[in-house]
Amino acid sequence: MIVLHHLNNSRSQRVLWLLEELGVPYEVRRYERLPSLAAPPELKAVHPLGKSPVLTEGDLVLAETGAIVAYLAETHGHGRFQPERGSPDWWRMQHFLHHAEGSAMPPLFMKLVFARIPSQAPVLIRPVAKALMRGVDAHLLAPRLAELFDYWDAALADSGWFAGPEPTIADVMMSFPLEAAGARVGFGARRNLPAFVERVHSRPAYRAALERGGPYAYA
Ligand SMILES: N[C@@H](CCC(=O)N[C@@H](CS)C(=O)NCC(=O)O)C(=O)O
Repeated sequence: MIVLHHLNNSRSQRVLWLLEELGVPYEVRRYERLPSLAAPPELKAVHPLGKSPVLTEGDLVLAETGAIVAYLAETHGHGRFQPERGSPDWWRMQHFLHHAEGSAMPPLFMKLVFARIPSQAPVLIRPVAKALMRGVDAHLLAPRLAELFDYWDAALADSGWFAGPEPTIADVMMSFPLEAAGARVGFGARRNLPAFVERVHSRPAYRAALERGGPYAYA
């Protein structure tokens, strides 16, 4: 039996979405974030890194969302959620599978962390911390994020999906950065990005995943 170790308000939501799309039986073990937003220590008993998601099936204990969605498509997908192996769309899918955690999430995560720094600094240096973070945002993060958003907007222009005419595990992976980007930054005039998020959120499997996972801040 597949078991998904799921942390509230986390990347793990997209694994639930894929499991629902594939219609495979699975069990969800839910974990609640600590007030610091860290995962609770129990997750370390499942995987040494103590992060979510972790998927187990038989003897397999798999962390990293990209590896988990690739495993699910490969072993339970029966050809669904992947273009034809070796085709240009399949390579586009590979690109976005890696891009989601390797290139999209780091600046979004930095944005979240830097935004919190001023409120956690001692009161006396708070104005300095605020000015410093504003500078980092304006000169480093904002231009990098704008470049990424333009890239995604163009990638979605043809079909509304990231790798060909049908949804694939690339879309599953990219759903979290786009949800986070919409909530933390905003898309400006780029119409394909909010349309993608709406397209994902309106799928019956996504709605079912929300019910299995519990409240999720980005939907
Ligand atoms: N690249 C990893 C990131 C895993 C990760 O950082 N998960 C977050 C949830 S969004 C987590 O467990 N955070 C709690 C913590 O770091 O303690 C993946 O895609 O699975």
